[in-house]
Amino acid sequence: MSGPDLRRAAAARALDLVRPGMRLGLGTGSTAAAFVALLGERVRDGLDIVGVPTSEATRIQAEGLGIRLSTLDALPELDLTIDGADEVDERLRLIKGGGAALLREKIVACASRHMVVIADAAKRVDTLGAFPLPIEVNHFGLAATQRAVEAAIARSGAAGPVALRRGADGAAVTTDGGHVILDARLGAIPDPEALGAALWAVPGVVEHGLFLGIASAAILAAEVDGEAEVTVLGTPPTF
Ligand code: ABF
Repeated sequence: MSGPDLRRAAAARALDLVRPGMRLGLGTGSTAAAFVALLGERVRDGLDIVGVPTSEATRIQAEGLGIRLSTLDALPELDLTIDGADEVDERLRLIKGGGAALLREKIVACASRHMVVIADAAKRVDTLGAFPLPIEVNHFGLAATQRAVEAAIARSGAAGPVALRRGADGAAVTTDGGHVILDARLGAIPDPEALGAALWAVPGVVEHGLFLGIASAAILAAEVDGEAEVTVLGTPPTF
């Protein structure tokens, strides 16, 4: 069983939560893309929903599938956001932003009454931090901001190198919002709440990839005896 099969299994379970007329936040990344693909099939069969995408990549995919789209300016409150994650712990705390879409992902998730994560069960961890923590920062004053970020990390009790994210061409990766990303390789984050608060206090930090108290459930798919088995952490919303 391949990664795409597991992502599709998690996405299919999340699709069960969708009801006609819903205002949906559409996540970013390969698992969210599997959800958008399945949603597109339902829309083609007549399901009427409206989606707010969390990235240009998702907007392009959804548009191509004929999914009706809107914005948070027109729809400031959404019913449900379905999105992937890079890590999820037992308390439904997340690291997100490996795909550089964390800012829009967090804005859309926080504008939603419910956020449900879909992921390969390999993303489940006891302690957040093996995945490098993405921190979206303004380009202005980058070196100073990086120093302040490093100090904030140390104050929170975590440790590890911080580096500007670069693409294959060596250039700094730029987000949909026109910012850059610092990746913090911390190994473990002993106190995610303290780190999140410390990062928010740094001028120049636009957003960080710790999603704390935002997700209400995580749908995780693993291979068991050659079949995809779905486990649910937390309580999925009922509609
Ligand atoms: C988005 O896509 C991100 O927040 C996260 O970084 C990534 C997960 O990607 P995938 O589903 O491809 O593993 O959800």
